[in-house]
Amino acid sequence: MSNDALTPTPSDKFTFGLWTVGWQGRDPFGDATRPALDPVESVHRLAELGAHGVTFHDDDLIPFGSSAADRDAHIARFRAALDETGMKVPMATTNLFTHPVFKDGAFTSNDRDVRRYALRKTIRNIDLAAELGAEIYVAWGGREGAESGAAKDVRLALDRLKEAFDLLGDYVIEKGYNLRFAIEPKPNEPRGDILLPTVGHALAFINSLEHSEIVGLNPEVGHEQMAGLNFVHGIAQAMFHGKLFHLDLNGQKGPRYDQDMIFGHGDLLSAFFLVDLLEHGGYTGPRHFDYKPFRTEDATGVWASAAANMRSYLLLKERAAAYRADPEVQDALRASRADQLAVPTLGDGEKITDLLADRSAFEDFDPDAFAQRGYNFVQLAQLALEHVLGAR
Ligand code: GLT
Ligand code: MN
Ligand code: MN
Repeated sequence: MSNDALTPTPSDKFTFGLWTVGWQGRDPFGDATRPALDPVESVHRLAELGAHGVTFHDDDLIPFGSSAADRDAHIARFRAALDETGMKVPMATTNLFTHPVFKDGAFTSNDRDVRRYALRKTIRNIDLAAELGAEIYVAWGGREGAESGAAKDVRLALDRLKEAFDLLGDYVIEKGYNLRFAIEPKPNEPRGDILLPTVGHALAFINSLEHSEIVGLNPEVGHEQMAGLNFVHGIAQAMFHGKLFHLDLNGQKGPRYDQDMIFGHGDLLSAFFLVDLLEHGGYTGPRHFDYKPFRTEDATGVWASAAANMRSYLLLKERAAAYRADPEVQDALRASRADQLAVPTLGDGEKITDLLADRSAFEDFDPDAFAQRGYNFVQLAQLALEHVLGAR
């Protein structure tokens, strides 16, 4: 493994939310363990570590309630840092969850005035995102949900959510912005139950939108795993539908609170198959980390954790390439008939009538004989594990 391959460079397209390295360690049980971080410092430190860019919520950059003059000053400092470092802003998003005004949600609050305010707050930041060159606008609806079945008419809430995305879609199209939306599903936390809890729910919802072509997904590793789901399968299905617009990489240990650990520090084999899918499946977007440096860490630990995310990804990328190139893996894949899956079930030009006339497909087919054949998946799984462990 060459050192070069493990040194992040902007061409790797690694990006970080300002809120990740900037997380001060506040949790439901304890206060901040670290001082606030200046976004300008984050841009510089991440650039030095080899990142391609940063992403932000409006409130990460411009403290909530800032005057217009202060807002301009924050943006100007940030722009200067981007210019100095060459860092990009491929994605931005809105904070529609911290201020208590959003305690019953933003686009789906029962209170109509709150919904109108949420739209205005979002549109204001969409303008900034477009100015800074972002091409993806993430929508994580963490407060869109309920604790009690009595509190929310979910069908009406989904009507309001559709209304919001239809309006925002109209807006970016009218403005001519090169911006697409990416919905980020999550099953729960901070709400007891969040709307659009999984990749599957969100995909179905997108189909109902007026501008569905500019709305896709921003799936997060930990969020699908909180729901006990297979993240790699979710990503593969998002790709199948052409909806993998962006993604949030991190680590999670199964169904429990949202851990947001360093990428690879949760389910390592799943992380390996994810990197293999992204690298060999044609995903060209940012490799965006949405994690939280452990609350136990000081500033040194924060920057070490940022570097660790990128190194984990590059190590897994190298391991996935070695796995693919291994002749024994290639033989094992053939023995597993993995290559057959790419072959359509009917032949070129073959019709359903031909299938019905094909005696070998049914009358002469021997299900018992085929049932006896193993698929060799154990060997394949062990080869993958050995590559992950560096044993091959
Ligand atoms: C928040 C959440 C993340 C989302 C961010 C985008 S904010 O930290 O936990 O999963 O991606 O709004
Ligand atoms: Mn998370
Ligand atoms: Mn996220």
